[in-house]
Amino acid sequence: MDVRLKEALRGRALAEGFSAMGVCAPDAIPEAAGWLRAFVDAGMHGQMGWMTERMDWRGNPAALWPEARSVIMLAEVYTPGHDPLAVLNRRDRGAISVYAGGKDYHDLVKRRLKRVGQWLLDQAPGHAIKVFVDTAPVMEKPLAQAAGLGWQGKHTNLLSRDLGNWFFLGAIFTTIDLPKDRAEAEHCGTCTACLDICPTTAFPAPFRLDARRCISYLTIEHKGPVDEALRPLMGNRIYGCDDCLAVCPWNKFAAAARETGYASRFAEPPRLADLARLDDAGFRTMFAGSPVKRIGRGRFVRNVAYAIGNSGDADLTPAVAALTADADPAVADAAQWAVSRLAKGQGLGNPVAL
Ligand code: B12
Ligand code: SF4
Ligand code: SF4
Repeated sequence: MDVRLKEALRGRALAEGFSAMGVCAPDAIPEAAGWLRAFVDAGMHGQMGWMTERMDWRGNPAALWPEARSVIMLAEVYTPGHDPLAVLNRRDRGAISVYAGGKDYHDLVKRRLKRVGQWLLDQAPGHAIKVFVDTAPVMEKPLAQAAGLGWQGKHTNLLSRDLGNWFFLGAIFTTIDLPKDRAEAEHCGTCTACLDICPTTAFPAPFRLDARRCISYLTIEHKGPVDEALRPLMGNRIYGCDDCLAVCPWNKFAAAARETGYASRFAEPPRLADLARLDDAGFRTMFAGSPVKRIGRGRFVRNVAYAIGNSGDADLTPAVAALTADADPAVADAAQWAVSRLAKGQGLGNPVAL
């Protein structure tokens, strides 16, 4: 196995803009299939039916591509330059998760993975690679832990002592047999900050997430009306949620983002009143090149209506009243709920993680 090739690869990956690299074997996460099975059997994936497809691949990377000999895991940092929880107190504004404020990481990370992968192929003619980021049936977090990049914290995301937890993961599978790294151990200790702050109590136990209660799932993945009991707990979070990431004490060691494309496209958090007025074309223009665009105008404006219903700000009533007859039934339902809450003076003082 070629130690020099691996170290040259690491240098190349860092030069391309990644912040860390590790390598594991494709069969390095034997317990993952069981975790996935338990998660899906408990229904915790909610409407994410794609998680139940190709579970034999997702749970076992060696089956996904039997010729692969190494999995190269890479971390791409997007640490915010501001306090991501501050916006939660500005109830006339929408909170868009840090990861989604700028350009779509799927595009940026994939482009970088392809460049690093091509460099590797140039060094080892006759070999092959496949690159993955997020959307393939690959469990990126356990693989990254096996490759020594960090550990899955109690909030279930990967974090590291050097990087904190604001980073994306990308994977390069290859037929090249590279030297493997040692898996990282868990360093959460007695800390429970992420579990305690979660506004919807989405963690049934440390290291386990019930996606059906997670605001990230509810705002991005969940189609149709959200359970009425959960709506007040969403506050003004209109796309994703950062609470459990933001409170992690390991972020005091967080590395700065090297990619400027993740900086928010908004100088100030956007006004809910302006977002409620978005039609399809306006939505597409505002979120061109952003991950937000993927959920479409309907789900986004549905989230905006919930946020207005949680604002306690009667001045926002006209903006949301205009949506009560929206062609999208989930938007109309959310708007009716919001109008009724504002009329009853409800909304202010809802639990917001600060
Ligand atoms: C599905 C998914 C979601 C779902 C479900 C999240 C989840 N935790 O499973 C939803 C929509 C909620 C989501 C939200 C977010 N996501 Co997401 N998501 C994914 C995706 C596509 C698959 C994850 C998966 O396989 N989940 C299934 C379960 C079975 O696996 P698991 O998360 O590893 O959790 C298991 C272990 O904890 C294990 N377990 C059980 N007991 C124990 C005990 C111990 C001791 C241990 C160690 C483990 C353990 O069982 C758990 C299941 O019950 C990945 C990309 C990918 N292809 O991997 C991105 C990914 C995980 N998401 C990512 C991000 C950034 C987010 C958000 C931060 C976005 C946001 N700001 O809104 C939030 C974070 C919410 C959270 N607290 O997890 C990044 C995370 C990067 C990182 N540093 O870890 C990924 C890797 C995408 C990427 N390529 O960068 N996501
Ligand atoms: S992203 Fe938000 S809702 Fe989801 S688990 Fe973390 S704190 Fe809870
Ligand atoms: S907040 Fe605490 S418990 Fe949660 S992941 Fe970070 S160190 Fe672990």
